Amino acid sequence: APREQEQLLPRVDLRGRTHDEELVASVLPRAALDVSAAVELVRPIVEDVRARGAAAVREATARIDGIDAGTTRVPAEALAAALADLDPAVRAALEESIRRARLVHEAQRRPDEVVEVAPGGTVTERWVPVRRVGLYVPGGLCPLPSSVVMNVVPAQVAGVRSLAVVSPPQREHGGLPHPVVLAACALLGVEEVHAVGGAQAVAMLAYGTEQCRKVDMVTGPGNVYVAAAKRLVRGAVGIDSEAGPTEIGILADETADPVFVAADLLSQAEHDPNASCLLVSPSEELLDAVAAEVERQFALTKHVDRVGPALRSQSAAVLVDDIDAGLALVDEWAAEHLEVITRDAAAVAARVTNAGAVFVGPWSPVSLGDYLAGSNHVLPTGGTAKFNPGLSVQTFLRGIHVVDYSRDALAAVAHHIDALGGAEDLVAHVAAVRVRVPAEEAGA
Ligand code: HSO
Ligand code: ZN
Repeated sequence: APREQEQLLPRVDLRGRTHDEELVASVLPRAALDVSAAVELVRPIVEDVRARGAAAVREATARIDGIDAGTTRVPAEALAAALADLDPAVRAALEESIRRARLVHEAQRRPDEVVEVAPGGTVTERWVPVRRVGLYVPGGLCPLPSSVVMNVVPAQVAGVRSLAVVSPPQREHGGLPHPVVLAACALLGVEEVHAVGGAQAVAMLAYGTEQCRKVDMVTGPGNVYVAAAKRLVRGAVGIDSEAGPTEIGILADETADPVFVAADLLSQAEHDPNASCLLVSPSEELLDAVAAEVERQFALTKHVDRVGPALRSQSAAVLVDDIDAGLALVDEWAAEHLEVITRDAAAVAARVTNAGAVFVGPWSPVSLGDYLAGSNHVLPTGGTAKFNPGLSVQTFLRGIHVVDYSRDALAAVAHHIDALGGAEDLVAHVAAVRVRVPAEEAGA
């Protein structure tokens, strides 16, 4: 299918085509982040922190961020001051965002499930939170306090006891992380914050230093070096899934307002020149109207340096035969965020199987989900929505099976264990049961 490159949002005509994986990959390329190349660059830093602890963190911070501080730990007074100085409107918005996120995430908690497998034999699934989590919050151009909320709330609701936030030191803020990030931490009751970023921050969390106790799990978005460092420490600690550039898919019919559709495409393109925006519709009129709107809104938007490349190189407006074909296409693409703006939008949305999150109808834009819907905005990108969920309370829980059988319940299945142990030639397994319930016993 030919792409008309001169357009801000290239048009692709897929009418009469089936939307298999190959076609989708060829017409809708996603920016690939080369994390493997960065792994070799960050390896020496990670190894150094592992070997030398705080001194290595301090040296890396001085070298990379140009800041030399005796400790990474942000003092409690700085957190309190950031909260006191926070714009009241931003504070009110963060508070409402936290309240809604807590409502939704509390519903994700699961009770321990006791299953009586046989008389006297139970297996209970006990949900146990990870004890200590390290959360990376990016600094620089994109300090996103809303992402602090989206990472911290599920961890807290899961019952994670100990949480350390790391965020790069900012020269213009006296070597501390961005003040709105500090204020968000303070609002959430996070007391341990470290002014350290990049691979050295991830290594510090994963291996621990004199100034920061080792964590069990590292989560949170970051640049390619952060992603590379997380790959390196994986195994020593748990990590969340790797977040790539953000994406929006919109499945729309002729009932959609082109002004809304264009605005939503631009909203996610604004994050990153590598962001992907995909509009899918059976309506040529809608695509024409959206194309005109995208041009008009682009002329007024602030971050043209990100929106322009994102729309031109990883985005498309795709014409399909009908909504069914559109559904097949968006399912194959598996967007991080998918908006459904069609007639009977809820019914169409209910048929979507691959998406990080689905936004139904004209009044549920992705921006609402980014900040205030109550849903989580840490979502699977790059097509990984086919098998990965977004961040949730479950991310921070482990289900532990607790097996509790009585003597009689064990005796009742002992002959099956004889058979399976025999089939695997694992006689000691069989013996471990038979020393308890000998074969000659009645009923065994
Ligand atoms: N859309 C981003 C999250 C975000 N947007 C934070 C604004 N702030 C990835 O889901
Ligand atoms: Zn966003």
